[in-house]
Amino acid sequence: MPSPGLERPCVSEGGRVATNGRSGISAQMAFLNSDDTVIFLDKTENNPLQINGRPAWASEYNIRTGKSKPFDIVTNTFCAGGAPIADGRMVVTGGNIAVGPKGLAANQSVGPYFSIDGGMAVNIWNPRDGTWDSRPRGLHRERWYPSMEPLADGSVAIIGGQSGGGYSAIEKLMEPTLEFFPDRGAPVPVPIITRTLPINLYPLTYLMSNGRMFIQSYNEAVLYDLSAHTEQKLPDKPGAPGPYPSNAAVTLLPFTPDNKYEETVLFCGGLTGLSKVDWGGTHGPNVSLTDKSNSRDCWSIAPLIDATWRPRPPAPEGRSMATFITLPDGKIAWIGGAKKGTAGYGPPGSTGQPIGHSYADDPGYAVWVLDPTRYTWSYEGTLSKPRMYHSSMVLMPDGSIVVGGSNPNPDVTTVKYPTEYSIEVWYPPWYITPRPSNAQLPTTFSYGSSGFRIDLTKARSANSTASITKATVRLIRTGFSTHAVQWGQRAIELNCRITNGSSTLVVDGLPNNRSLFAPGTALAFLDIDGVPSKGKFVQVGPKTIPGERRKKKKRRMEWSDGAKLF
Ligand SMILES: [Cu+2]
Repeated sequence: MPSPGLERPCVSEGGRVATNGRSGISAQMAFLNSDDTVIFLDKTENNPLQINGRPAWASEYNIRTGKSKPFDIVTNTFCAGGAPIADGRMVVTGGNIAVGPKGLAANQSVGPYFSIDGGMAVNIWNPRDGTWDSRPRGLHRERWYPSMEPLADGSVAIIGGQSGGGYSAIEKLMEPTLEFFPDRGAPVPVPIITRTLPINLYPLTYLMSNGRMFIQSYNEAVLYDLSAHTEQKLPDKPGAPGPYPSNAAVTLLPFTPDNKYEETVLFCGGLTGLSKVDWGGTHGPNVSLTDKSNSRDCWSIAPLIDATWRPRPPAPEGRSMATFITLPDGKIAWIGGAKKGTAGYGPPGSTGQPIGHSYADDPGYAVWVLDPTRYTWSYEGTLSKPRMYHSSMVLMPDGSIVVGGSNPNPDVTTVKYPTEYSIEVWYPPWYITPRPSNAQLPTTFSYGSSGFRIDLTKARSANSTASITKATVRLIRTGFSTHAVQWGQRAIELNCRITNGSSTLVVDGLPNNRSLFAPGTALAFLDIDGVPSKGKFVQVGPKTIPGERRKKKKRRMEWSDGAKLF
């Protein structure tokens, strides 16, 4: 019997995957909005979902109906960065110039797409009133492919990118600086970005528990001091470059009492063997890509412990663009990507030998789950559609994962590999197992607080009679999904012990360190013997954001009543 409120998924022949409606726009970027909804963002292109007489490139998808509603974002969000701030709003920054059909440059606000330049844009989603606050000149610099990282004070850092461009970066356009939202003044230098041309777009960032930011770009890694703007160099990453367009799968492993809340960053896959010249520049790669198999190699680094790259058991397949998504049972799903080639697209017949426009081939359909405590992998179902370049995926509070997109093309097409609008939902192995109740979980988690207790006899499913051997509470921030990275994704397991026979769970408070898990919204789960409850939206730490200047007159962009639903 499914738990109340959870419907039995319609499981496809391939495993725990079901198709579930359409995104209306190509789901290039995604983030969780509510129990049932996901916000998708796309670049400016000829999507079937229309708003105000033009294609939409922002939508809200509802997992219950499978339908999507459009939003009237006008800056071109191709390819933007995103991360949440402390009060639960999602900040999306950067993008590219105004474009028309086929992705070609166009004058601003001119049909048929009527987009405006998004290079310096800040678009802020407010989940409380369902509106976008759009600030087309909100950044100091033009940033296409910027990274974003939530910070301990509730703000976010915006790192790197370049002012337009193509396949990989070039010196003339790159933006080797960092700025903040809310604004703290002129951008400051980030030297690793300059050193790591041409694979320095979307550099991979994780705030560390000592307040410094781990940055991995091309084959280099540093700990960046956000106050002094200095770098402590770490050993070079072996194997494939981590960031786009090589796109190794990357994640910060969940913090647990067993790992003493010490951070480990894991990378799997990417494309090895290319020289700096081979990776090319904005014009495209200088070698063929779609005939090259991706690496299976996994490497981890604990930047604050011994800063040593360690080989880990290889991934089940070599892939570029697979995404690691932290699950509420402490494991990590590995979804999507391609076995050959890289992210990006180019003209048919060009040097990279694209399939259609795609620089990747041989999609990775199988979904695998990694147990990060033992580095073991288990097969858990198969997708039915390629989910490669410009796809996205989001963990839902019920533990399923919404998978959308894939569109390695400059504009909408049905030619292989086509613009994909179908949504698939992946269900974890325990999805239809009777679930514990999340009712006793608090709605706020304060740093250094004394903790709380849970009556396990009330929390456990009424259908479950087995004695409880392990129970724990996890917080997960799902982050902002794009380009095979869950930006800002973070998970922490609280220290717990069972007392009174097996009737009470004593849960210690969140460690008193904002850099472990930055303030903001998260999902809280109660896990009893490997079966998590549904996630509860909670506030971690204070909602305050330093230095934000609220605009007096906020531009509200509401639903269009006449909008066509897909
Ligand atoms: Cu992109």
